[in-house]
Amino acid sequence: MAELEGFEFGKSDFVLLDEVTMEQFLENLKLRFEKGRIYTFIGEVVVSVNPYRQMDVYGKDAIDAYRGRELYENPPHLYAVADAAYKAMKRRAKDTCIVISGESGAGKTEASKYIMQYIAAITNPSQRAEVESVKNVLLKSNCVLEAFGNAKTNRNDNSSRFGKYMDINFNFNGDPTGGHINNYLLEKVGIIASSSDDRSCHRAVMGALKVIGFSEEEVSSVYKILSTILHLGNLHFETDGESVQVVGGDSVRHISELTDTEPESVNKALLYRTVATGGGEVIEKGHSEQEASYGRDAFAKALYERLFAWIVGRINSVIEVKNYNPALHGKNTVIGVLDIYGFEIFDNNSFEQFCINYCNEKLQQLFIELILRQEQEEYHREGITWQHIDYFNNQIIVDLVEQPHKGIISILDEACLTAGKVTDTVCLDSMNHKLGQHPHYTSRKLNPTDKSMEFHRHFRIRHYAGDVTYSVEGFLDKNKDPLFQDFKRLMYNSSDPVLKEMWPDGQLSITEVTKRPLTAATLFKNSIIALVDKLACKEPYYVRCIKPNEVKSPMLFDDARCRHQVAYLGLLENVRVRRAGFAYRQPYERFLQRYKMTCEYTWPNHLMSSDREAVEAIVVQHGFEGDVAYGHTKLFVRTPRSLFTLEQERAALIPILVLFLQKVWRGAL
Ligand code: AOV
Ligand code: MG
Repeated sequence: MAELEGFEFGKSDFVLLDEVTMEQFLENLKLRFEKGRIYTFIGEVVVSVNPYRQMDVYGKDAIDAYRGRELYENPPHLYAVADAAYKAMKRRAKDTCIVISGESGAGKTEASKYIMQYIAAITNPSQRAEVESVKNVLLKSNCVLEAFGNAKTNRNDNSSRFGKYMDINFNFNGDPTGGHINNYLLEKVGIIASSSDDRSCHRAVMGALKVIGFSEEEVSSVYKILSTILHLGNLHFETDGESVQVVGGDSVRHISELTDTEPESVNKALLYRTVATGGGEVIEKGHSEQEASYGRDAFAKALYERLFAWIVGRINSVIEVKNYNPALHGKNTVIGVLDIYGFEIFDNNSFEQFCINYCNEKLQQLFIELILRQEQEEYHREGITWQHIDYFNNQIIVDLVEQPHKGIISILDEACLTAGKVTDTVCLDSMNHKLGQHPHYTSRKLNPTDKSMEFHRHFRIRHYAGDVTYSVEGFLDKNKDPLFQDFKRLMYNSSDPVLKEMWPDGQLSITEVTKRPLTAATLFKNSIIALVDKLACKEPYYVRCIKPNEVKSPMLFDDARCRHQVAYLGLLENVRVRRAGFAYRQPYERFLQRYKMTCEYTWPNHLMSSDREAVEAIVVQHGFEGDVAYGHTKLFVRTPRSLFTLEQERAALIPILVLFLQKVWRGAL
C-alpha cells in the first residue's frame, strides 16, 4: 500500500476503495488522471494511464526517491515496480520479470523505456567501464529495434510491430553483465516506409549501430538491404499476353548493385521459378504477372524479416554474458522486461491482428495464473488459509485458437497443407463447420441476421478484451508465407558476405526443399508458448496500461473506453483478490521498524522474545486483532483501514519525534 499522499489526489492503491465497484474504481482512476497522478497501485501491480504529455516525474530526484525503498513508502510509480523487481533479484537471487500489458497506444513501450532507464541509473554505482558499456549497448539496442520495428498505425503513431522480450543478466553485485533479446516480428512491410524517411532518426540509428559494435561494412550492408527493399517496391510487371517483363529496368540494376549480384540473375529470379517435376527433372517455369508481383512482395518481406532477425542476433552476440563463472561470480540472475504489441481492433482486422490478439490472450492467461498462483503460494508458505475468487478464465479462447486439431491455427494449417487450390473462403467454411458451436466464435453464416459481417469473408472471435471481426482474406497466403527458392539462391550467391550469411538455406537445390516449412501461425504460436514458459518461471511484476481516449488527448478521460479496459484487464478482480486475501503484508521486522513508535511496549525497543510478539503488541494496542493473520515470517493485514490508522498515527507522531530528537541533539533534554 502506498504512502498516504492525502486523498485530494485520489487513493493511491485501489485496495483502499470503500467498495470494489466499477464506479468507484473509475472515479478514482479519473480523479488521479486529472490531478496528474497517472500511476496507481493494486498491491504490487501498477496501473498506468497514458498521460499523452510529458510528465515531470522521471528525473534524477524521482530515481533517488525510489531507489532501495519499499513499494508503499512512495507514491505509485513505474520506478517502484522496477525497484521491487530489482530488489527481489538482488536480495533473494530471484529471476524476475516485468510484464507490461495493455492495448495499442496505452503506453507500454514508453513504460518499458523508463524501466530500463531506472535499472540503468541505479546499477553500477562504481561506474565500472565494462558494466557501463553493457548498459550503453542495452539502451542503444532499444533505439535501433524501435527504428526498425515501429510504424505509425491509426491507434498509435509509434506502434511496435514487433514484440520484444529482453532479459538483463546481473552478477552477484547486482550490476548488469549482459542480456538477450527475443523478438516477435510481425508485419514486415509497413515498417519499412516509416524507418527510411527521417534524417535525424537515420543518423541516430547509424550512431547507435556503431556503439553496439556493428562494423562499417555491416552498417553499409544494412542500408543496402533497406534500399533494395525500397527498389523492389518500385518494380512492376507487364505482360504482352505471352511473357512477363519487368517495368522499371533501373530498379533491377540498382538491386543487383546493392545486393552484389548479377543483373540477369535478379531479372530471372523475378520472372521465373525453378520447379522439380514428378520425374525428378528440374525445369524453369515463367511467372504470370500476378505470380511475379506476389513473389516480389514475398521477397521484400523476407529480406526485411531476415535483416531484422540478423540485427537482433548481432546485438545478442554483443551483449551475451561472456566468461561468467558461477563459482567465482555467484549466481547469475535475470530481470526480463516484456513489451509486446497490445490488443488491436481495427476496422479491418487481418491475420496480423489475429496473431497479436492471440498473444494477448496468452498473456492474460498468464496474468490470471500468476497473480492467483503467487497469492496462493504465499498464503500456503506462510501457513494461512486462502479463499478462492472467481475470474473470467480466458483459457477457453486460448483453446479456440491453439488447440491441436480443433483450433483455428490447426484448421488454417490444414488448409495450407492441402494440395490444390484451397481458398480463404473454403477455409472459412471449414472453420464455421468445426467451430460454429463454440461460444466465442461466430460466423455470419450461422447468424444470417448479423449484418456487420460479410457472408463469405468474416468470422468473429469474442476475445477477453472485446469482439473482433476478422476478414479471412489473405489468411492462407500470410500463413503459408512462401518464398520461391530462386530468391533464396540469388541471395546466397551474393558476393556481400553479410547478405549471404542471412540466407544459408539458399544453398539447397530445388530437389532438396520438398519438406514444408512450418506455417507463420504455428511458428508464432510456438514462439509465444516459449515466451510464456520463460515468464512463468520468474517472479512476475505487472504494469497494466490504460489508454484514456482515442484521440491522444492529455485532457480527456473517456469513461466508456476506460471502463471497458478496466473490465477486460480484470482489474476489479485483481483488487478483490488482493482484498479478500490480505491487502497488505510485511515481514515482522520491517513492520516493527515502521510502527514501533506507535506503541508504548515497542518504543524505542521491545523486550519481548521475538519480533512477532512485539508486532502482536502493536496490533492489540490498536484493536485490530480480528483483521490480521500471523504468518511464519510476515504479518498479513486484511483491510487497509487498520494500516491507515497506524499510518496516520505515525504521521502525527513524526513531527513530535523530530522535535524531541532536535532537543536531544541540542542537549536540551
Ligand atoms: P504502446 O507501446 O502501448 O502501443 P506507446 O508506449 O508507444 O504505446 O505510447 C503511445 C504514445 O503515448 C507515445 O508515443 C507517447 O506519445 C504517449 N505516452 C505513453 N506513455 C507516456 C508517458 N509516460 N509520458 C508521456 N507520454 C506518453 V503498441 O506498441 O501500438 O501496442 O503495438
Ligand atoms: Mg509499443
